[in-house]
Amino acid sequence: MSPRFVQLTPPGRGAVATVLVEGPGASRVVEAYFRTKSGCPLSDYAADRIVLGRFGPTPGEQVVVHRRSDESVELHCHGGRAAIAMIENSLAKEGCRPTAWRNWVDSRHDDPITAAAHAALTEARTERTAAILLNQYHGALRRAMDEIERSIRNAKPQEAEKQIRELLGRVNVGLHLTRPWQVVLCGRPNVGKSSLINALAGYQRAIVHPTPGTTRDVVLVHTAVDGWPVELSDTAGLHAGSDTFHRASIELTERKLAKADLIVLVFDRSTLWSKDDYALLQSWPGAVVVHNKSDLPGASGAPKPGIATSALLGHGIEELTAAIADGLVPDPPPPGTAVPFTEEQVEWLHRVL
Ligand SMILES: Nc1nc2c(ncn2[C@@H]2O[C@H](COP(=O)(O)OP(=O)(O)O)[C@@H](O)[C@H]2O)c(=O)[nH]1
Ligand SMILES: [Mg+2]
Repeated sequence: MSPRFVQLTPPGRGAVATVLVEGPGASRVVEAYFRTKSGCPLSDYAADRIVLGRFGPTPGEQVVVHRRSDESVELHCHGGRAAIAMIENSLAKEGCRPTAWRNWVDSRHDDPITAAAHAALTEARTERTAAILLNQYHGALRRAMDEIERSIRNAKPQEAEKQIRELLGRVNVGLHLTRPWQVVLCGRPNVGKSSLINALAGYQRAIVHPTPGTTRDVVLVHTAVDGWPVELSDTAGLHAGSDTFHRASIELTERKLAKADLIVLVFDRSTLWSKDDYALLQSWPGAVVVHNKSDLPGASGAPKPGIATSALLGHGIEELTAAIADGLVPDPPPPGTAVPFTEEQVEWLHRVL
């Protein structure tokens, strides 16, 4: 069988790309195009030596070769598409088979769960999510699935059901390990939504403007809240009962709010409440409520429940962060527990249930 090659680094431009050539005769195939800097043939070098040289027709691409064994050779080249394409075309001419990265991952693991965890790990954005995926990579979910099968074989359907429901209870976390939660800040223009997004993300990103209604187009900010990957965005309030907003923009807001994993309703503590504000509060009872501009004197009226913040001074941001994290993941999985993390796994659990 001819060797295969696979690009181990993500597609697209990067500083350095790595192409792995694997299988019987891998080293020989690479030698056909690779000239070491020293002039000695690659096979003269001991395995695991790092060798600098050029690959392909003169002058050739500068590459660093890591021959792990005769059957496994890594080529580290410049990350531009042309460099990678030249190397891959040369390998293909020598009869090497191109292999998609995901297929390569799948072929390396006997257990599809391990393979899926391997692939998912490359998409984890935080240490917290990576740690959970790493537990699944090391067998947490496989052991839980095996236990379910054992319960069924031993004619203990109630036990199996309990085990399945426990796993399904962690699906919310599991499916977000590679896909960030959507958190939408909603409120009237000028209440400080963009300022709060900046304060939550810890850097200036959203456009903050002293003129009401500046944020029309949505700015997405990627950040982590308590180790959970989150996409923050904002939207204007609904202004129920008013016709100052076009129908279309109201629909857009409604769609956005309905899709959100968590809504943060933002009010300006220094201005009087309107009936729109009360309507908003009633429409989204599960939302986290924030009274911003706590550094300014409060408007008259009874204090309302919620978190007081000052995006300007950074007050209350920690409390808000904690409330968002708690709203998204009220019951974080303890370390080492099994967590289903792909749609296929969830489907399997539902089917068995
Ligand atoms: N005093 C004070 N001003 C704030 C606070 N948060 C935002 N602002 C100001 O309010 C104005 C509107 O803020 P912005 O974040 O653009 O509001 P948005 O329209 O809801 O996105 C800007 O001039 C901000 O500097 C706050 O906590 N305290
Ligand atoms: Mg704004």
